Amino acid sequence: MKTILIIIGAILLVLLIVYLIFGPGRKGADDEQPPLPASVQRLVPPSWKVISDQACDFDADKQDEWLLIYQYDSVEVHPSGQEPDTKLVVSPIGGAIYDAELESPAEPDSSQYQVTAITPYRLLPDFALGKGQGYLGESAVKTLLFPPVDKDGKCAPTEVGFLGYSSGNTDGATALPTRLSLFYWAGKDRGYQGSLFIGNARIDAEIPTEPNQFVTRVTTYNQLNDRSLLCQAMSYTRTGPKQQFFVDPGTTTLDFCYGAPPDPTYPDGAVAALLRGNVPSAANDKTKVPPGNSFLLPGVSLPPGLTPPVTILALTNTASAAPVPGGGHICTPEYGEDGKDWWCGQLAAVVTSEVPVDGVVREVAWSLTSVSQKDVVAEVQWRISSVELR
Ligand SMILES: [Ca+2]
Repeated sequence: MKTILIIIGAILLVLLIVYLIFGPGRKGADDEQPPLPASVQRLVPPSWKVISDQACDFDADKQDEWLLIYQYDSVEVHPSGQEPDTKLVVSPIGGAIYDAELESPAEPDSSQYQVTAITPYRLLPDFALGKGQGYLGESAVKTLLFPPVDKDGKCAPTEVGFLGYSSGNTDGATALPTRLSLFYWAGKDRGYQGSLFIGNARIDAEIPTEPNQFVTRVTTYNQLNDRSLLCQAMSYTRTGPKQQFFVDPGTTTLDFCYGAPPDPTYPDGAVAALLRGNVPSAANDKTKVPPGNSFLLPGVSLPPGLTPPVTILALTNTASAAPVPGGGHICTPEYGEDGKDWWCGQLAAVVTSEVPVDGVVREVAWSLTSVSQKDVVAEVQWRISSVELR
């Protein structure tokens, strides 16, 4: 009996603690943000689904504006392979800043209210010149403030930015950003202007969190439907906030969308990895790398003037790798004694590339040969047996 009373007492105590922590009296992080004023709410188009709003001084006039993040153009799509009634809502995400401006203070000695005007400024979507890039994100956005809200709660960013995602969530842990939009207040006539980046594979940028630090370098990776997951990569730089970004000369290249794999499966992947300055490595502790730890077979050298990493302007391949008559040989001619556990030359492939050699774009043809472990038939690694400058 006593035990039961103790258990009931303990349960009640736990319930009390839970109530105190999560009960109605608690002021949570969400409650601290004042609700969207009715005056602003009235102006929000009914088709928008507001995701979040935030009050900050975005235009340095010492008054807060309201940043609204919303979904629009919402459609439902059935994901193949799921139950018929499973629907996925796809809805691009936009943003707008509502500026409540004091037009004229109330006349002294009159009973007139002070006159305020609320002006909505579009971030994206927008129809203005230079802003045709559509939207902030497809499935989620993460708002970035430069500088971030300070420890006294003051929010007065010089720039406001958004990382946009195509799938997944905003914490960035399960998705790579595919868009980056940065805005600053450019005055009443121009509203909020800025820079917009799209990388349908991913966007890579240093996102600073310290005050007086801004995004100054962005690399976009756009997919090419390439079998080795190669992307068109491009880097942009600028000197500081509110400035325009410019393409960083010499950074436009084909490159792996997500970085080079340890030892690419396709011959063109091995050439791309070499040209971008990588060396082969083991995929895991059970995988063996052919002797020499290089994409080049011993004795094969690069043409003079070709020093990786270089930009790759084009890369072509024959799509299939041809079996070599005779079926290959033990790798001792290539690797000496170290090659006796390896099988060379079962397959052959030719890849051509356009790369700068001594500053001039040249076609370089690469002959590749398969190297595989004698007892592991399936694992094929590609090594370069000759290089021809055309
Ligand atoms: Ca303001």
